[in-house]
Amino acid sequence: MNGERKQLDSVSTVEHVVERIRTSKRIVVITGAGISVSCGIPDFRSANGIYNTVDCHALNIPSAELLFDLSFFKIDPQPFYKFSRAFYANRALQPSPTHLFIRDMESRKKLLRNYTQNVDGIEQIAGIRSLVECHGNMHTFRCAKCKKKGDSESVIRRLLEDGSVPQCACLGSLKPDIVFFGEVFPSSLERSMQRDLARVDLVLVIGTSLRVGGSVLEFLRRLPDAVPRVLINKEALSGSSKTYSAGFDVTLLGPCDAIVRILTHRLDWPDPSKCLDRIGHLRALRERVYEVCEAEEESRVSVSVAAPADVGERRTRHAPKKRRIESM
Ligand code: CNA
Repeated sequence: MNGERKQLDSVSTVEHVVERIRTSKRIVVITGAGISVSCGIPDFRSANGIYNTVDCHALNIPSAELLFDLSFFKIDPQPFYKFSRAFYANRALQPSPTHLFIRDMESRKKLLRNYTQNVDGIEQIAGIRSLVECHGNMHTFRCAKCKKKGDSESVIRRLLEDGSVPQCACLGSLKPDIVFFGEVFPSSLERSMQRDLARVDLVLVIGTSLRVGGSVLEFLRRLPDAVPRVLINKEALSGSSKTYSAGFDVTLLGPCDAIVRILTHRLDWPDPSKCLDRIGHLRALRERVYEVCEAEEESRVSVSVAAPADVGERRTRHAPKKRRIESM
């Protein structure tokens, strides 16, 4: 992100954000694991996230980060599959209100692209079409050795039956088509970013710590200064990504489903939960989501514009040069 960029005075309040969403026609939404937390999928770095809760001892790994490390997977794919079995066993994945908000933007012809770092495939379930899955998808498989495609249905069935590591005919291990740490991003990502950087008129970044280098950070770094950018996240950016805070014109802090609900209300768009009904999702899920959000709505949503503590760091230029995925 360009640390020397001056924040836009014209985009500094929630009302400005609402107005920009109302008038923009080529919005890029960058999403991360936070938007799937209310779907029951933990993120990486929150207190309840994978890195803090995984039982490394039971999986026989020295650290949780190694679960998604290519070199480690090539040596021993068993921990990855042991860990991800629960994900594959969940056949009832449903979009969150935030996924549905993005889909609603698309149906209103406002969405240029959703760049997601998520690998759960829920954007596709929600019906978002202008989608780039920057880190791939858990639902298709390829041999880590000969690269031949595996048959997803039988791989998942066998994995659930006996927990064994799926193998290719060449005896290599099948690996889901997600970009592990140490892997290179697909070249189609760069082509898409180049096209979109020349057209985008608003950027919404939702539910990400911005700590995974490469793909979406690269997009933000190359974004023209005039394009407004808004961060919606449960917590303020911290650690190595704290310096990016001042790069956003507006930051909305709180659970993204609650914030999206406020935005849609002010936009006079239907509540995203109504979209859940429209595509036949569970009423129970909707109630669970909003029970949490309603309680937190007023107290947790705050707007931070150029917090003084961040301003000093605004000059720091962060330019991740590597095209490999890396954890920071
Ligand atoms: P991360 O580093 O775990 O950060 C998640 C961010 O989301 C944190 O800043 C949280 O504060 C925030 N957050 C958590 N809950 C909410 C909420 N309800 N509303 C708003 N914000 C919330 O994950 P990133 O996405 O930044 O990192 C990218 C990694 C995570 C990619 O490589 C993914 O493949 C990987 N990942 C994906 C999934 C998934 O597909 N659902 C799950 C876990 C990890």
